[in-house]
This record gives sequence, C-alpha cells and structure tokens, in this order.
Amino acid sequence: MSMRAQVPVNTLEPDDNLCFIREMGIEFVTLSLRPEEVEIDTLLRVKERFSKFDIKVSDAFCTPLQKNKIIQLGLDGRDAEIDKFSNMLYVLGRAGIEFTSVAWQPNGILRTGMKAGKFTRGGVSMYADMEEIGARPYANGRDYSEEEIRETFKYFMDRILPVSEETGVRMALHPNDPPVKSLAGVASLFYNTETFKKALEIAKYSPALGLKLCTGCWLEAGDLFGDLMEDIRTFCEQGRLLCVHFRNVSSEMPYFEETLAEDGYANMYAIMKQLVACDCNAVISIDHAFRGYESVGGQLGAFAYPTGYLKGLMHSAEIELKKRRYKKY
Ligand SMILES: [Mn+2]
Repeated sequence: MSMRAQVPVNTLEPDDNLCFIREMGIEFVTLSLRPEEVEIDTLLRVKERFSKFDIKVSDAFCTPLQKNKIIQLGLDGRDAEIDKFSNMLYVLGRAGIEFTSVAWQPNGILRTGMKAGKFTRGGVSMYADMEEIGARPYANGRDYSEEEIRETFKYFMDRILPVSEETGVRMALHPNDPPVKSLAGVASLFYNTETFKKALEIAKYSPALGLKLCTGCWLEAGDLFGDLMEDIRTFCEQGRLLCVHFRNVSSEMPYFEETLAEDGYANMYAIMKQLVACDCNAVISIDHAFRGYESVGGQLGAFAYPTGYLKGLMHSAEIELKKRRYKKY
C-alpha cells in the first residue's frame, strides 16, 4: 500500500467540508476527539456518516490524553489518567481505528508566536526564536530531569503496551517540538534519532509503538536530529512509520518560520521521493497550515492548497519511480 494523504477533522465536521475533502481526492482523515466523545456509539456514528462521503478514519486522538501533564510529569492521579488512555484504546479498537497519537510534551509545541514572517508570503504561521524560548522560566514549577521524564514514559508504556497489543491500536510517537534537550524546564523524551531509539528500547521494541515522522522537527534541528533520509529507510523497513508530517521550515534553529513546502530550506521533493522509494505505508499530512480566513473556508480552506501540493509531489514521485502508472504516457 502506498502513502495516503489525510487532513484533520473533528466529529462535527459539516457535510460540505466532507464533500470538499472528497473532492480533493482525499480518502483519509485524522479525527480529533473531545474527552466526552471517546465512546463507541459516537465513533460508530461518525464513521458511518463519513463513509457516506467515502472518507475513512485512519486514526483518532484526544489532545488532553495525547499530551497529558499528569501522566508525563508523573503527578498525583496519573493512574486514573492512564486508565482513560487505556479506555480510549479499547474504544478505538472496537471502532476499528488503527492508531492514536502520543507526544511526550506536557507543555505542547513551543513557539515564540505566530506572525507573517519573512518567508511566509504574508501568511500567518508559527515561528520560533530559540533564544526567547530558551530564556523562559520553568513552565511547571521546577526542573524535570531526563531520568524523570524517561521514568514517566516507562511507567506509561509498562501499563499501556499490553492494552495496545491486545486491542491492535498502535501509538504514533511525535518528536518534541522544537527538538532540543529541554524545554521550559522539562527534559525532552525524543529530540533526535538516538532518543527515539531509546524510547523504542523503553517500549521493549513492541510493534505497538510507532513513529510519527515530522519532517518539520527533523528540519528544525538539521543534522543534529539525525540523517532524515536514512531514518526514513530504517523506520519504513521496520514498519514503525505510521504517519508523516510533511512540513518545511525556513532554516535550522536557532530561528525558523513554518513555510510552504516549496519555500523552506529543504527540498521536499527529495524527501517525498525517499518516502516513495522506501514504500512508506503511512498516512501523510501537511501538519500545520497558515492561519485560515473565515471567508475562505477557515482551517480546511488553509489546508487545501498545501495538501494539493503534497499530493502533486507524491504523485510525481510515484510516477518518476514507476510506482504509479497511467494508460497513456
Ligand atoms: Mn509535526
């Protein structure tokens, strides 16, 4: 199976949006769930409604569980939060949804802000100035060491891996973003290829733990992250790659803006060709878009052009590598 382009949606996505997604030639969506929506009837109803538009739910996530401060900092009540995560896996399993997302960043993605940058053609997008981010005070009252953060990940994995294996619902781990050793006083779990391998070791190399390969993170850190081309090959071969975030940035840290694929410092076609050459069997999305305009379709409107560009690069690579054929030419 080849890569499948996807866009993010929520359970209340209007019918017109689903039509628009179908008309972009997109058959897969990643479904955002509010905590109260993590139950089987809601999911079956949503899947049924989406199926009328030939749209399948490739994966689903619940942000408060995906980036959970209590679990990830080991605060009081983490067992109850882990139970909620476990319940989500059972529900997704019953609904036939293949994977969910995890990002070991209790404070989320850190950016200096959003603005129309030097490299964004007037588009308002996220940018990071690491000098500013690095000078921030502790976000959670004190410093959390690498050992502590590894412990919280191990504690979670020890309890969740058996459920993930039993239900068949895998987890796609996203790197810490920006990928540096520590952010606002919390050590990062996964900020380069080596630390991802350590996370796999903690997860006892269970197939349940997969990778969300965010090219944005790899590019933000450049060679300090690892060899992106080699990593694509390795993790495709291992069947770890569940999802690709296809995103470019203006330059490596210490300062970057999130740009259109064609405007950043990396050749995104070369990256796409490597994904296709390695028979990447994952869903792929643009990750972030410029801030949308209400009158031009909001977020989905903002996703449309870069997602079409992504599909153009993907199909070009498939044609060039003879993995996509037409009757004529
Ligand atoms: Mn990403």
